[in-house]
Amino acid sequence: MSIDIRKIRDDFPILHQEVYGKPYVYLDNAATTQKPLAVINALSDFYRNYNSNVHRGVHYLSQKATGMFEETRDQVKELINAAFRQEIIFTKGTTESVNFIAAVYGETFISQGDEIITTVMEHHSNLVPWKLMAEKYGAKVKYIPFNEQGVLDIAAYREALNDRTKLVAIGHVSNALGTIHPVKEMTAIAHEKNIPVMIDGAQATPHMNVDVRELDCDFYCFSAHKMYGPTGVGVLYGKKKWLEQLPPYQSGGEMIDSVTLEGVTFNELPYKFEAGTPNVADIVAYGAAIDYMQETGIENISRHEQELLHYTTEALSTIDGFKMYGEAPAKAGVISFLIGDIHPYDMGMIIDKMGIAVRTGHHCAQPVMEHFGIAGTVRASLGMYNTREDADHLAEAVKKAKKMLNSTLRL
Ligand code: C6P
Repeated sequence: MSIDIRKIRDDFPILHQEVYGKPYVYLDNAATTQKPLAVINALSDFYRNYNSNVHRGVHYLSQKATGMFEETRDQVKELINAAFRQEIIFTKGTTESVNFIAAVYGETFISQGDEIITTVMEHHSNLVPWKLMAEKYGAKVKYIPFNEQGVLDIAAYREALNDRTKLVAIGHVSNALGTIHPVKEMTAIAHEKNIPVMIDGAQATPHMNVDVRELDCDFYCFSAHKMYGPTGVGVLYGKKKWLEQLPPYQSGGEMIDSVTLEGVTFNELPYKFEAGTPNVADIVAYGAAIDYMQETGIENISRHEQELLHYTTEALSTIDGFKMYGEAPAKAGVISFLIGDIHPYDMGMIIDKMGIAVRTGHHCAQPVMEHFGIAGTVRASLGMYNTREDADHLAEAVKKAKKMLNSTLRL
């Protein structure tokens, strides 16, 4: 089954505006996706009709809000095929989910001389927390390199694992290059040595079916706002056996079972890890985003984006001086590129005036840029509502910008 792109585009009001008098072409989906009416309406409906705190009130609306909030947890559990709803913890985003693990896993399991394995291709959110955690406990972070295509060196990964390795923290899909890493195979390799694996799935869950039981990963992190849902909501999936061993990340209301002045006992999973009033309305609206993705069909979204990835890459390849960064055989809808020696900011700013939204710079993945010896790239990233016309507009705008910039440089 293919997706009905016209219907999908009708569901996203923001796509129908003009910017600088030009039709809006949104190609910055890896930064955040736009929201369908179903999500916008769910958010407004919650505040109009159900707003209440959760898990705290016997009154009607509190019960109702709690039910809606917990329903999203069940949806997330089904979405990623977790074994138990207690394994789904709401955070404010991938960044918080990774920091959470770095804090509580570090405190519990990391000491002087231990090693954490990550890769050179990580987003800063899956790199800086490990660096800081390692510094705090006298541990060391090892970085798996990648080749010119943007493919991780699995032999180096195998070699890096040893008796001192306490955790592997890898991305599922690179935000800078689009590479889809073989995380299932990498998890199995780590598990041969009983090393747990945390996966940063921020760029995977918007584009493909993710099955945490099939991957057999120990932790998996992602953000709602990259999945057509609201900002300020993230998920930390953790295998129950780990979550039971870890201490709370934050303390306060909701995460306790009982408090006396002498001592505190903690609430059961997942509430032990959800201190304070959660982002109830956005979590409820995230449920609408999951419904929307599932009704469209995640496989249909993948197929559509893959087809568009090839089309867009070909359209850009016809431009003189086009160089793409990230040519892995398995890629999600990200095209990172430069045109000759044109600075990515100059390109981004000029095509913005033509109505095209892309991201420029290092994409919070500076070691990736360092690997290639560049300051940054122009990045076009695809979502379910993008079309071949969007790709044509992009290629046309890049050609025009190149012409303008080259003639300015010659002056
Ligand atoms: N990448 C991008 O333009 P948050 O901001 O917490 O929702 O997600 C952080 C994050 C973690 N891992 C990966 C692989 C990511 O791509 C991101 C966010 C955006 O590429 C914004 S910097």
